[in-house]
Amino acid sequence: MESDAKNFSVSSRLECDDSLAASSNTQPTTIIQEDGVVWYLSDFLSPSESDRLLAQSLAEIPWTQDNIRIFGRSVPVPRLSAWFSSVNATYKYSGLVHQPKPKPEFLAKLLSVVVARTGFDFNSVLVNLYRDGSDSMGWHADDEPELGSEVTIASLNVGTRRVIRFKHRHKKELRMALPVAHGSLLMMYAPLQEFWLHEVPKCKDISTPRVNFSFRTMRSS
Ligand SMILES: O=C(O)CCC(=O)C(=O)O
Repeated sequence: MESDAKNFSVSSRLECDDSLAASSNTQPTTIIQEDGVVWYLSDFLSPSESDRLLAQSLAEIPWTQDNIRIFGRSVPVPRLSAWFSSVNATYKYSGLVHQPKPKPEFLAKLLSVVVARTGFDFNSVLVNLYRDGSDSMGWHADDEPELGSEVTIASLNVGTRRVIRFKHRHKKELRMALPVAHGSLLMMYAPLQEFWLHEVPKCKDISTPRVNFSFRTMRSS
């Protein structure tokens, strides 16, 4: 596996797309290799598979928009989401409780493909729809107790390229920003979630959707 993080650290404060990272690659590139590993594969799915997956997701996923309480007010989260679990696990984060929904057939097949190609026994998937550049996800780690102590996540992207940013919890100089492409896979290996936070910032010039699937292994319900 090639270590090529410098190609992606154009600006760790990058919020929107960046043409330098647009090239496709059939080999994974290591993005982070300190206190956990992140690698990125731009061509996990072919363009036609990616187009089909985006269309099916937009049409068939039962999207909902959650509300969170901020300073006593109920505020809609800036994205739509849906939670699926083969082990019928509920998922709790940011004070929200997600009940699993029945998986559409295309999603059940996608889960088997991701399990087969990554070698991880993922049994659940959180799907997020960023309708345009005003949808986002704030700094967080996927470290909920239900994920166990060794959290590895496969994050698959279709639709508009958006930037994902990483920052180390303790080493302030360690930051990374990466535009993730249509059909790409980002692997986040343990113990990354213990040491790093990630976010998807807003990008005001984007008017088209992106869907992210984060495949997880729920250890208990
Ligand atoms: O949309 C993304 O790339 C990140 C999603 C994410 O961080 C999450 O689902 O916890």
